[in-house]
Amino acid sequence: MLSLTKKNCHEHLAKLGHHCIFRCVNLCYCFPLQKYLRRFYNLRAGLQGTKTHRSSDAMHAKIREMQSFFNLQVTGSLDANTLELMSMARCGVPDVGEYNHFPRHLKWQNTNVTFRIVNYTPDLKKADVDRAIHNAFNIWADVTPLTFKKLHEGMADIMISFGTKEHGDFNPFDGPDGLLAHAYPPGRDIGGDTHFDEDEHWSKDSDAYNLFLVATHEFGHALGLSHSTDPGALMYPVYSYSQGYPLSEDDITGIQALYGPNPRHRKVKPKPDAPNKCDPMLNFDAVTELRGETIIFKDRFYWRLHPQFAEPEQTLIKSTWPSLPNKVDAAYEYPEKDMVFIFSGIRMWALNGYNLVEGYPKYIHKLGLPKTVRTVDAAVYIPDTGKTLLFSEEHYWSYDEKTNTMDSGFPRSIEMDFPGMAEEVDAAVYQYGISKSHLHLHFSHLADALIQSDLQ
Ligand SMILES: [Ca+2]
Ligand SMILES: [Ca+2]
Ligand SMILES: [Ca+2]
Ligand SMILES: [Zn+2]
Ligand SMILES: [Zn+2]
Repeated sequence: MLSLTKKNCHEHLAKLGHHCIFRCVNLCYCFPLQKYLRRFYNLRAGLQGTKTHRSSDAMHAKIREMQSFFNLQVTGSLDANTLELMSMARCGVPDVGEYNHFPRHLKWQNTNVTFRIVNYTPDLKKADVDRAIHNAFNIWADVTPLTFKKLHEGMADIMISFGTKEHGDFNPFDGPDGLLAHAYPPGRDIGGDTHFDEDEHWSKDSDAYNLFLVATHEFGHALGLSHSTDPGALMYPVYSYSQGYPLSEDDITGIQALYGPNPRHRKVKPKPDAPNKCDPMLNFDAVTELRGETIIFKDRFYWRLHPQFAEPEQTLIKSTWPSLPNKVDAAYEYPEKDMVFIFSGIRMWALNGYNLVEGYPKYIHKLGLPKTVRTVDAAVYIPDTGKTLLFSEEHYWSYDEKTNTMDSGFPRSIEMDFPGMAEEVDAAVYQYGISKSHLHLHFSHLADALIQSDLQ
């Protein structure tokens, strides 16, 4: 029985009822399960091998703790989902337990934190490792007052190294997969130090394990963050590859609770002067659909309107997208590519879902707009024609999304083609079927004008 493979064991477990599950665990999963719970859930040592009620209760309790952390059905027994989760590649820092409870406010006292790359992985070029580490620190520097300085010798706050198995801190790695890396909370000596398992293959893309993503997560620990239960958060303990901006609101809230926002950016805390969403005279900076929701930008804020939400959610632009400017001029969704384009001044950004797409910002003139255009006031994609209309001052242009070119015959006069819209266009949407909120009232006139006009 000791040689049961994982698949066999799954099948074997499935045949057993709850009563027998620990028998099976003892036979084939005892070590990995206890090890997992000890490592990540502070299951006390000494239970291994004993079969008393107390140890079994403690084990059930820890399984429940783990299931609740990962938002699985809390059964206290090893079901298939729980086993599956245990087998996923993850961070070596515990999820809960005294070991993990970084004392409150454990953080760097100085905002100028130093780091040193002690050795390099042979998996990547040295320059790629440097870039991944540099970019990972920048992610945190962007949303905090922290700055990171690289040292080439001596002792830095955050000593970064690659190692295998036992690598000098009695916190061994485990060969390929499983544990990927770990980091220590801020403090002297080993505090802040970050170790990567060299038995992994490190990559700069989606192959194997992406060093930038794992490093950004680990530096979160090195700055004082613990694990998040939010699967969308970078500080979720399980590895998953994603492109674009890695932090979620949860991560930003966490790090800013420790260090505050980035003073180099303009105000990022909501203030009492937040625009009143019920003000009928409120005009918007930009409106777009995003995967079935309506996103409305106004000043430093945006709202999400979803048919299922009773109340629109108001959020700071910077807390979701720190690298976006505080003022958005225009936005539109191109659903065929699942992209949302956001304009501010002469630059544009792209989102895929809530993630920023790499390769942006780009200059709006890349679309074919003349250099004299300094802002796009509004943008709307018309699904029927496959064209995006870009409004700027008294004119508008038509951009063909299929050929990625500007249509000839433009610009045309807004006043001529959209009678009744004499003033500059603030925002434009094509679909606006949200009746729950006052928010759409103002721009619905604009949308009506667009839809009813004979642009086809
Ligand atoms: Ca250190
Ligand atoms: Ca490993
Ligand atoms: Ca390696
Ligand atoms: Zn972690
Ligand atoms: Zn280590």
